[in-house]
Amino acid sequence: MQQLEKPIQKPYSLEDWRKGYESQKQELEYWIEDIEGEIPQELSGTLYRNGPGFLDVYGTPLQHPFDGDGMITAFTFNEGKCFFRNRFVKTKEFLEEQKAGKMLYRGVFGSQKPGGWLANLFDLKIKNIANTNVLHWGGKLLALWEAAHPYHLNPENLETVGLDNLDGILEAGEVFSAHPRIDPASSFNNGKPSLVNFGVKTGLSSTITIYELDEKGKLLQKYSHIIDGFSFIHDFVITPNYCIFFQNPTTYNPFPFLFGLRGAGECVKFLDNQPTKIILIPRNAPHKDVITLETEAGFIFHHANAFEVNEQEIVVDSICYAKLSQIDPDTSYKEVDFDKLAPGQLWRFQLNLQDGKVTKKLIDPRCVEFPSIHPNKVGRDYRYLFIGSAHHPTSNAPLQALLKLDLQTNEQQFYSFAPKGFAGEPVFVPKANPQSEDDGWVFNLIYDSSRHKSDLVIFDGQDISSPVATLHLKQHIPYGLHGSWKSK
Ligand code: 3ON
Ligand code: FE
Repeated sequence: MQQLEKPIQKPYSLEDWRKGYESQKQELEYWIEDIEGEIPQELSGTLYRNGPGFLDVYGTPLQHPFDGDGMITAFTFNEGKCFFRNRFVKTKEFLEEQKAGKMLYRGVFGSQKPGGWLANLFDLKIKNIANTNVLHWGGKLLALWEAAHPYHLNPENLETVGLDNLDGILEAGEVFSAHPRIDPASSFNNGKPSLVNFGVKTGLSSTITIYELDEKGKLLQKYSHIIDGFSFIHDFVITPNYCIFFQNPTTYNPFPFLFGLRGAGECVKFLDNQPTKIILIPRNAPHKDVITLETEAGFIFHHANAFEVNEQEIVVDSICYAKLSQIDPDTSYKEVDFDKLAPGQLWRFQLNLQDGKVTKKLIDPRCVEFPSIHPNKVGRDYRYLFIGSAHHPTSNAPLQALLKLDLQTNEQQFYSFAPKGFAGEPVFVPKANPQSEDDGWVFNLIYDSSRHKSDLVIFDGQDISSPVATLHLKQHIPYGLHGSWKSK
């Protein structure tokens, strides 16, 4: 007799997950009073986070959460207390739409103005939604989106100061990605920290421009390199001597965008029969000696870290997808079937600069995203990685857990918020006088679907088996993208 297959019990319900994508339209500020555990007394500084706040623009639902206007949340810690504040980035376009009370701009990921293709035909205006990352550098708080200039915000009250060209560093039309890397000891800044970032202008070929800024935000160096073909490069990695880019194999057909049928990002097509190109641009002699290697097709949004083993060998750890998953333009992202999508998994790429060979190995089969490491280990050999993870050990699913990997011993620690909690990007913050690489605090903003509110959860990096403190917010924060810590 045939055995009936037992339905697999999922650690989440799609209905619960979906509620985390409800718009948050309120701006609030308050002392957080509902706390389990205790906020570490020594925490002194602010955790900033960015992500979409509106998932519908005055009644028109977005086609994709990446199209949502940036909303900044700030958690300011002092003497065991925490003050919460959230504000929208008041971009020019956000204010225009607010005044009109309707959607005026199409989104890159397929959100269309109401009225069908005719209303969108030949409308090539791009709205800077400043929704991807937020970072304090050179005395400014910057909200970043990879296809435009940053927005400058007041770090104290989060009010928008305005669009910012970094004191003239960015020329008109140049862009500044949402994934700067902070080199903890740059040899281009006398061993002091520097911010290294890039911008990509793409078309039939793509120009990668690299910017390196000192602690005051002054330009140390800026150089460009042109690569063949279209590219969609969201993140990069640095080592002391290189900036490293993965050019995912993609092509671009602009016509559905021009004709008002699709968003620009929906016209990107993944090519599974073409290699991924790995481009290493030297930081010391950028105008020559660019190295290009190849590996199998795959799609990478985020890298965890990279380091030089010796002069010939470089390691890059990245979250790699078998392909670029795209949403069917006729359905909502809220209907996504996670089981049908390829999971993002952590891979280690070994680049041999001598013979040009690239080998890759799976570090862990879990579905993961949003890596975080000790800031002093950026571009250096490192031991610990904190990363958002699915509850199930192999299935593709929403992030519901925090995973800590010891890359030296392969030991793991894991804390899950399933079935009702949904996780985002962890942020690792070292203690004042750390005794080890994992001696710090890990922040994680969790959507608790049982209360339809969010929690800021704080872990001790050395032992994530249970939280140190859980700070219950009065409202929910839609699933966000990236953020950072600024010490007082
Ligand atoms: O020609 C096009 C021009 C253009 C403006 C090319 C293009 C598609 C590269 C482009 C713009 C790209 C932009 C604006 C990309 C923005 C990406 C973004 C906001 C976020 C990416 C997030 C990535 C991941 C992996 C998020 C994961 C989220 C979860 C696990 C859910 O919580
Ligand atoms: Fe990102």
